[in-house]
Amino acid sequence: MERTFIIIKPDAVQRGLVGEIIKRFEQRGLRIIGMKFIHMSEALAKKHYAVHAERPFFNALVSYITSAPVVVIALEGTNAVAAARATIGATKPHEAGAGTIRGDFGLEIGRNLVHGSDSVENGVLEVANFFSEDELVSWNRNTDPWIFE
Ligand code: DAT
Ligand code: MG
Repeated sequence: MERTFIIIKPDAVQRGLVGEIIKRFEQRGLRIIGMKFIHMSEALAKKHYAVHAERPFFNALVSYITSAPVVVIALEGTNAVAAARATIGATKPHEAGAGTIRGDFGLEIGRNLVHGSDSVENGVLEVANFFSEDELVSWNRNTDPWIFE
């Protein structure tokens, strides 16, 4: 089963959108296998965003993501990575489609509410960066046969 890693970023937490955002992944059919409320350390933020280390916005990105608490979530499902990215919407919220999280709640790239892994490999790596194996729950929902064929 594919895994993807989600961050409900500081702006979304401050704006009281945690429930609204979790709801959208749940109703999509993705299965929650891990969830924590944390204040991310600078070291973990730099590791998570290491691919952007040379970009001009890197310092702003790290200070934003570490500025206040976030919710980190591990999700599982068929096509979990692509499905979560579609539910999140385009990186620039003003270009994100209506009906996506960013399209419905955001305006600016530096306040884009949610992170979702961009590949199957990164889904596995990012979940492992934020969760130990014993923080992940292996379970089946009674509804799984109605969501996964
Ligand atoms: P995404 O979060 O859609 O996967 P990304 O991985 O390209 O986007 O970038 C990670 C985050 O970095 C993104 O959510 C917001 C920020 N970011 C990306 N490009 C940026 C830019 N040109 N200016 C400012 N922030 C940017
Ligand atoms: Mg990305």
